Amino acid sequence: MKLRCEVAIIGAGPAGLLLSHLLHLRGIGSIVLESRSREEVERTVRAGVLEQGTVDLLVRTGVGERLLREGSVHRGICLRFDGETHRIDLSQLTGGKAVTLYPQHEVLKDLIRARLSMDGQMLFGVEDVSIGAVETLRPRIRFRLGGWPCSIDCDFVAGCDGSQGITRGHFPRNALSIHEHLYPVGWFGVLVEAPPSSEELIYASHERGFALVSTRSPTLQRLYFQCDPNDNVANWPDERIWNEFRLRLATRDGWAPKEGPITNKVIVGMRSVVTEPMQYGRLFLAGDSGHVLPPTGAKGLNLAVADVCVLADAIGEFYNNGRSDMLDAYSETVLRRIWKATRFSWWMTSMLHCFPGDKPFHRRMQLAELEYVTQSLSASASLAENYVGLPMPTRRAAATGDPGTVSSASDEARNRPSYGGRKPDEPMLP
Ligand code: FAS
Ligand code: PHB
Repeated sequence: MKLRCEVAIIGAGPAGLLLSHLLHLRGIGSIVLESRSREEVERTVRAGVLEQGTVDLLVRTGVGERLLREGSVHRGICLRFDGETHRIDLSQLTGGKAVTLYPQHEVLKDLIRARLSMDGQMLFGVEDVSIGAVETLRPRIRFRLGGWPCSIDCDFVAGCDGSQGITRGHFPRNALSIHEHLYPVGWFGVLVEAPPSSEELIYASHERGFALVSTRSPTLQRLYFQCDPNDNVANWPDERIWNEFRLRLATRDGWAPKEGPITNKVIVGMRSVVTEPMQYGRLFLAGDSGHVLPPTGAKGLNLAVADVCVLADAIGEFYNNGRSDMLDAYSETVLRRIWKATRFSWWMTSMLHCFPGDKPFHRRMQLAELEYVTQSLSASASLAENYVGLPMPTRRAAATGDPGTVSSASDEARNRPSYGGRKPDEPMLP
């Protein structure tokens, strides 16, 4: 089967599906190739925290109706240490911004439903994907579907295949720098059938290690505690898990988590990885294929969204206004925001986790930092500003490479382009 399209997208995670959606809104065709089945993609338990900018984008582009109905808006988070809980008022510190708790796989379901309703092309269960001729104006993707050899001739390739994907491997070795920092700790994540233990997320720093109380719905909770990354879930019967949460989350006034059946256990490693550059010829990386962050800052999904926002804009300007300057500046533009999110996630991880070999001095430093962050207006405002999400790069920043002033919704509205004769579909472009 020989196919042709403007943009071939590898990977049906948040990056790939949202890019296909945003391109469609600009009248640009794409084909999404995914190695797993639709069912597998739609039941992947991953992220849960959506930044303000991510929510605004999904709502403005017509895929946010269920998110608004079923997601829960959190206007604050709590930091817990020394048996005390300290609330960071995100909305008060950021002029009204907030985060929304809505599971990543529900976002994927909404995007897949939207693509199908707009006749989007998504091929699930593909195998042996390979990329060729990205240095030319006509890259070719080869893959197998149902055992049949297939190919796509396209103008651009978007590598949205995550941290274990193949696209990054198609950059010449000498054209790539990979900045990696491994953390000697992991996260033990559980899904629990129980009511929420708290109205807002609790990030706890304790001598026994970090713990996090998050949520998925009024009946399903998501909790994490810091563990040895090489440990095995089989070593952790439910009672041992609950005992660890009770100890690490304990407060002077006897707070305790609401317990229930644990339905899912997973151990994830922690690392920060940034790939430079994020483009080579007509091949562009977006999302975890170009960067991986420890989940402490809840940035992974949101950074994938910011990447494809810039990429869709740049590809839109190429087709709609014959401009390639924004494509040429793609890597530089997204890397500016990626490094800031990488710094924030590294800082949150360093402040909240205990690391092997830490001396009592380190613990004192962490406690002093936590006290400073929770008592200083400017320090808590800095945390809040990063947590709700730094502004998306403006079109001017993407065009000129000069970050200049940060964007605001009105900026983006004012900068919204006319379409050069292509009839865009409703709803509005981001
Ligand atoms: P993804 O990995 O989501 O998607 C890539 C897709 O490409 C996958 O469907 C894969 O099957 C497919 N693929 C791979 N190789 C392929 C090939 N050769 N051919 C075709 N398809 C291929 N982020 C947050 O913002 N907030 C959080 O709360 C948060 N919590 C997290 C908790 C955990 C336990 C983990 C592991 C991550 C968490 N993250 C969080 C980060 C996470 O959400 C990622 O950043 C996000 O999934 C990145 O999206 P994509 O870049 O689209 O990659
Ligand atoms: C989650 O709900 O999965 C979650 C929340 C906050 C984080 C990381 C993960 O920082």
